[in-house]
Amino acid sequence: MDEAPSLHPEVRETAGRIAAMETRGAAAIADAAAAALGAQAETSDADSAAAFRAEMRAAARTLHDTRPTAVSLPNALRYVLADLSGEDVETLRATVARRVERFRADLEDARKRLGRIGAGRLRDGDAVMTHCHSTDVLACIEAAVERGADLEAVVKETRPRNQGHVTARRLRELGVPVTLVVDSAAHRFLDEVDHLLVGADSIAADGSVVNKIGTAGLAVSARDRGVPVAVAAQSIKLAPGTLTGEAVEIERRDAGEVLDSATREELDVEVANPAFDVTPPRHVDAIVTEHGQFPPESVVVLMRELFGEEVAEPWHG
Ligand code: RUB
Repeated sequence: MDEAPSLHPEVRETAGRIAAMETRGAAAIADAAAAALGAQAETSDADSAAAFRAEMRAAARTLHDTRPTAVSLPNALRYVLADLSGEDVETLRATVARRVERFRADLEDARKRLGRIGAGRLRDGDAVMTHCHSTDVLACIEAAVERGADLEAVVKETRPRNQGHVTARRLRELGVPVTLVVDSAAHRFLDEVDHLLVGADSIAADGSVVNKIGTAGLAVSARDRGVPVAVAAQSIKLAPGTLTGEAVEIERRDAGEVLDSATREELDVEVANPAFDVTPPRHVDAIVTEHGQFPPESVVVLMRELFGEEVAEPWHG
């Protein structure tokens, strides 16, 4: 029987950090996964192109199987391993290194371009409500602040992991005044804001937005209050598998994130902890990408252009 390919420690460590949410948020996950593939390629001692390919597939599988919802992760693996046609290890190693470097630089560049586009929605004196922590959302606010806009933010704490605290910290670093509210206060505070601005983990071909649990209800409330709903999402958040009917899997996380086991026993309840939900396109005004803003229903055009119909799965095999 063939031995399992040996994985670089950075692959295992990165996978562990993603699973434990020490590395979290769709863009950061994609960036870390690409870097880990780079480490695998750089130090591989595979003695044939076939062995190198097997190693890269095994590394991709380990990274892929960490969290299921953010499509940026499989999209990163697809991009980095898109060309494994080289006939010797050195050619393949150089190809992977080049693609990792390009992917990571493009990610950073896309975030900045998206930020400049999203900033166009924000006027001086506006207040923005946010949910969870999204680097794409922050890029929009940062670009608006750099342009000289005075903004305020209402930040939802985002139970159970409180990613809102990270958002609050980053916004304060930008000098934006922040009011932190509990999640259930959102409806009440929507009266005081001009925008709801959220990120995305995956965007389906019909324009549905998969993002942190609570986004869908928040978008409905925002619609009810006449507050425009914008989603800041680089194109690596587009889920190409949904073009052919694949569904985005919603991650279910441990009950311990919601309640400690003693309280759970005392209350005698089951705890459900889905990490994400799906906002239908009719509740979204605009998806802001590095290629411009799109009504959610037309994002499929961009998806086809960028990904085509062929969706590789280099973590299989
Ligand atoms: C994070 C989350 C973020 C998106 C977008 O969820 O839902 O809104 O990932 O983030 P979690 P970014 O904390 O469970 O990973 O814009 O940084 O890619």
